[in-house]
Amino acid sequence: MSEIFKGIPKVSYEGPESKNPLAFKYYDADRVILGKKMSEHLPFAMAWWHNLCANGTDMFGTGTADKSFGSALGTMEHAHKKVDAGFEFMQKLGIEYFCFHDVDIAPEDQDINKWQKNLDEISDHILEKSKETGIKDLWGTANMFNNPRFMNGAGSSNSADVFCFAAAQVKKALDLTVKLGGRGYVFWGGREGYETLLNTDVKLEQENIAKLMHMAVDYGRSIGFTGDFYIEPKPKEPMKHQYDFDAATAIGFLRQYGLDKDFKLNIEANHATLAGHTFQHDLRIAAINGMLGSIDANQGDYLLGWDTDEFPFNVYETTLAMYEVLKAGGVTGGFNFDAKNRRPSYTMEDMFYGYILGMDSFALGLIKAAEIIEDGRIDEFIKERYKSYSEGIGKKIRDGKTDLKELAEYASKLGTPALPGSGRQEYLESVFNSVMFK
Ligand code: XUL
Ligand code: CO
Repeated sequence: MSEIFKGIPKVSYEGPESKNPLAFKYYDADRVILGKKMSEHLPFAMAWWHNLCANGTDMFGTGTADKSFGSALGTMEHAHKKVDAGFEFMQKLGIEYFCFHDVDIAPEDQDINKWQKNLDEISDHILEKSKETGIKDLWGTANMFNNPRFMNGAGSSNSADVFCFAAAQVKKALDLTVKLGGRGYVFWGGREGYETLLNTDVKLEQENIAKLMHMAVDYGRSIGFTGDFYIEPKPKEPMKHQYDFDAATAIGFLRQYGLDKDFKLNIEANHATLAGHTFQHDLRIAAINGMLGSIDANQGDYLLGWDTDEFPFNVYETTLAMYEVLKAGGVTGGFNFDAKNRRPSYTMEDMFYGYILGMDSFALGLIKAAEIIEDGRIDEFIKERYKSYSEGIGKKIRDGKTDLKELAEYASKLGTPALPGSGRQEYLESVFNSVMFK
């Protein structure tokens, strides 16, 4: 098989002093951080859709990048070429996982039966490559937002026939995920939301989404899928209001419909910021609820109100994210680069630069987050800040051994309570900086 990314060597670690654009400056797969190899902390994945399919098309212009890999777009020959390109790309970067939607790997056909045959053929090829290289699926999903039939959503569609098409796609995408050894299965809401309440039965729509998810769990378990299902929260876009607004909303939904044993969350940085949160916030909410499953590693632009899916560059953000991940004991999924090159970065080298930037930004975030934990001043401060709950009346509150009457008597004896102690935010931010730039 001939090389597709000609002239691009295997990318290796050369250290921060290196000026080689095709080398890692921080990602050193075998380096041990807090007892685990970097590659174990950071199971990186390639997003099939952005990397092998997206060509820079936006609302104002056609593609700038050539992703034909020498074949006619939309053909099965092209789909096979993408498999070869993807595996060569991942091998050159030392990436061990990929994520895919059904539509990314084989061209969609109006006849669902024909499409499913295409998917079987391509997934055979992917499986062969996977066996040859050891590169596996991180998660699979069904694209239930692109085809016009899903204009009102999939599980949330007003049409039962559309719901059945969605069910057929989920069933097939689960078959493919199991076939390719996937660790997880994602439901990103796509168009599960609404434009106006004037035409929407929110209760029926949410109940139907839950029904589709329950059927997915039942089917998945029946074919031997032992991984986690994930909801990937996002507040808006493409719909004005999406049901899986943020981590807290998605967790409430999963609990409401009894799906919380089988589902965790796939937290995407740019989606958290669109919801008006930090990436760190949604990771924390997922983690404290035992639902931190996987991560879509990207970043948004704070000046723009939409999903820009940029490669992670902001090391403060990756450090704060890795701090959450380390505190949570890691992720069960991985770090999928749901990110794309900017439209004017259209060459094949740019595809590599994007991943090198993303992998290095997370590696540096991991190094710095571990240093912050080892430094200990921030953890110590937090412990001290809540000290009043480790003894006396505070302990009784924590242990559930008191009531309003006793607390009211306690308060009346105190008279005027002391202020709760300085939050010391500026001091802590200085500590953070001193670790970041030491
Ligand atoms: C869209 C998005 C998706 C999901 C998978 O914003 O993030 O690509 O990750 O459907
Ligand atoms: Co995503």
